[in-house]
Amino acid sequence: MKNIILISKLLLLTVVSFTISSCSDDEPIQIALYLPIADFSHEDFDKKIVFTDKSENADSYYWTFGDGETSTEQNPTHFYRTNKKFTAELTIRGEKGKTSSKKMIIDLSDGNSPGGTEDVKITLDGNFSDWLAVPASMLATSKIASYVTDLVSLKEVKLCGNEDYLFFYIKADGTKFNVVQFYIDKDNSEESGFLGWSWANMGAEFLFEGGKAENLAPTVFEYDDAKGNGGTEWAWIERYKPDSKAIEISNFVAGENNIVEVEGRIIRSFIPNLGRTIKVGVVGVNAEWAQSGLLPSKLEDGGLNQAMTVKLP
Ligand SMILES: [Ca+2]
Ligand SMILES: [Ca+2]
Repeated sequence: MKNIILISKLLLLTVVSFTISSCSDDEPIQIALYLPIADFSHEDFDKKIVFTDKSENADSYYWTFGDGETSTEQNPTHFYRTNKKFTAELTIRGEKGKTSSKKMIIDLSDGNSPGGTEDVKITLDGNFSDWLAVPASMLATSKIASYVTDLVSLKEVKLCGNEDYLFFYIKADGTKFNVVQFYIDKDNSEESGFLGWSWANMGAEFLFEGGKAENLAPTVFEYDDAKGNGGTEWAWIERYKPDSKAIEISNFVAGENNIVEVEGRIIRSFIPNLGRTIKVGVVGVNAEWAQSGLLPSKLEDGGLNQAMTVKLP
């Protein structure tokens, strides 16, 4: 009898202890699975910092960069204007509004942060190797789509910028274009500017037109929103005449099969209030003033593609 009681007590103890351990195993794990945990890393390119989110269980992100600017992107790129010490902080919000934060010091005080590279620097010398040094996050590239058969003059366009210039690289069929037009959506919003017929979700405030021949030197047009009827009418006003030198280019470098390459720059001060994220679309025009090229290309079904997104410091 004694033995039986002892055994049953032992059994009871085992059951109880199993229950406790199963509770303590399960519940904390469940809580840990859903609690937001803020974490991030950053890569420095001089004053440009690329933040990479490494958080767990985040539904939304709020970054403060320590210089008064904020972002709600998951992986923002931020440009600091001065070489100082900044505290960047990421606050994430997860299930049931629970939040978690992480701070990190971004020390730019030595003016030469670890892993830093030079600012975007393109020299208009007809040597295009400087484009290879542009950080990927700052470089926008568009190549002609393989299915395009009509608008074939423009083969490739690259864009990037620094504090002073918007740089471009063009590879094109030199026999098929005479003029290149850059449509620039300076605020990355289709609520303002010319909607056009070539790209989706773009409202361009500025049109820079540059020719191959000397007599087709660059002209700058600004869109007249008041007369544009919501961006649907062709209502461009000539703002700067060719002698303004708003666009400068290198020599054209000739390759095989009539291919030419050229690099150039648009002076940023010609575009007041240029945003840090802009959209750009490029059109090629032939000697008969008919459209001969388009980048980004239209979609294969003829639908409108997105324009190029360019990040500027
Ligand atoms: Ca160059
Ligand atoms: Ca716009």
